Amino acid sequence: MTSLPLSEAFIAETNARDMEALEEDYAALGRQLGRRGIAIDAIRDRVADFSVAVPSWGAGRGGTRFAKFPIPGEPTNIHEKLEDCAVVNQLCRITPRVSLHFPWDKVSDYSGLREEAESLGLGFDAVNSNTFQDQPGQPLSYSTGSLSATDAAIRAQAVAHNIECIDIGRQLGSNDLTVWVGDGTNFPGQQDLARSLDRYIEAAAEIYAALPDDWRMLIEHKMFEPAFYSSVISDWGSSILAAQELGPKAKCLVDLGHHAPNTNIEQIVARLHRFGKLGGFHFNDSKYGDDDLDSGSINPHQLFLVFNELVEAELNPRDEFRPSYMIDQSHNVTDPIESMLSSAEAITGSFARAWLVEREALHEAQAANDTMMAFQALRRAYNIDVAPILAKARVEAGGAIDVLAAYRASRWRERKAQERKPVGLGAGIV
Ligand code: PSV
Ligand code: MN
Repeated sequence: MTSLPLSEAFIAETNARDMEALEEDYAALGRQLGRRGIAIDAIRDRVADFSVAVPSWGAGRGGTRFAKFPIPGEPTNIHEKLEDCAVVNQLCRITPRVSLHFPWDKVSDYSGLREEAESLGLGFDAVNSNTFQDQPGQPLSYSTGSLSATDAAIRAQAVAHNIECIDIGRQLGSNDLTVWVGDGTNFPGQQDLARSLDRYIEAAAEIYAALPDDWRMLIEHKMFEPAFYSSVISDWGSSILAAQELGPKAKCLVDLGHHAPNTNIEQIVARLHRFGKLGGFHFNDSKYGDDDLDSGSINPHQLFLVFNELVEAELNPRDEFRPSYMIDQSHNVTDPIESMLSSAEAITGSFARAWLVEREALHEAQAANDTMMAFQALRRAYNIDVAPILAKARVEAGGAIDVLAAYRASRWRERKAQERKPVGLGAGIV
């Protein structure tokens, strides 16, 4: 039985006032696209099939290493986080899965948690391990590394934690394990750069061996932070080499914020797909060196170009094309529900625009070396306001036309501020 946090009648009521305008805008856009030979309903259907997972840790206010500024009514445990994720999904209808992080989201009864999520209309996405922090009572510290640590006992502890995550994930119905380690160095000479990668791959192989048949291990690279001189899996090169050595179930996960500024991420996407190693994405945006800003808030064009490569990949499947999509952001100054709603909209908008590219015209221009027309094929699609398509797909799935207006009208956060216990101060998350 489902017990959704917002009533269907409330969503329908908030939609009523905007419905006529939406129908008009959708019809006008349909005529405009029709002149280019694009059927708007086919794009709407693709949008309706699209989904992106939300991270449990994104439901609370994040912070920097300097401070965290909680808001009244934010969730303080996994149950409240699931409730907030259900609100997001009810309004936008494209975030039906939540990605959990362990041990942050540890509970004593995982089948109970799965039922609880189901009753909120949610399922579970990849499980994420955490060997980048020490936990209370943990026998050995990760201060000198985890899967690449020089001490075999530390590596064994990190491997055991990942295997425990797989076990939890099986109970939750997940089938991907995302592994990001904070291992690296802050000083030249601190560790042997080649041997630390050897140790990482050897330990990762033990985790890989414990994967069920239909599971994948998603390897997430990050250029820097928390280590600032070198990271053991610093870039897509280290990631794909490790994934190739581990085997077919190991794939690479691209977190958009984990690269040097100005890196051509869309080309990385094309490369990983070319070798059958594109496993998934963590969406966010970045201006300098962070991985925390809201998707599409800084460089929406890059997001569009990434999706353009994903469409090319889907049309030319190599090995398999099953990328897992997740939002991975730190909501430091906004209501996390609003950031997830706005980000889901930006991500889906880029997806829709990428499907609006007139592929034949693009490929013809590329083959003829007509640079300007090839660029214009992308530009024409990027310039289209796809909001009516997204809203139409949402409404037909029971969501809200204007997600933010509906959320504010629900007074969800104010109501939760009366019920939930206040969050403590402290620093943020990685
Ligand atoms: C690391 O910065 C990261 O992107 C990884 O995905 C972590 O699991 C996540 O952020 C949460 O801190
Ligand atoms: Mn990430």
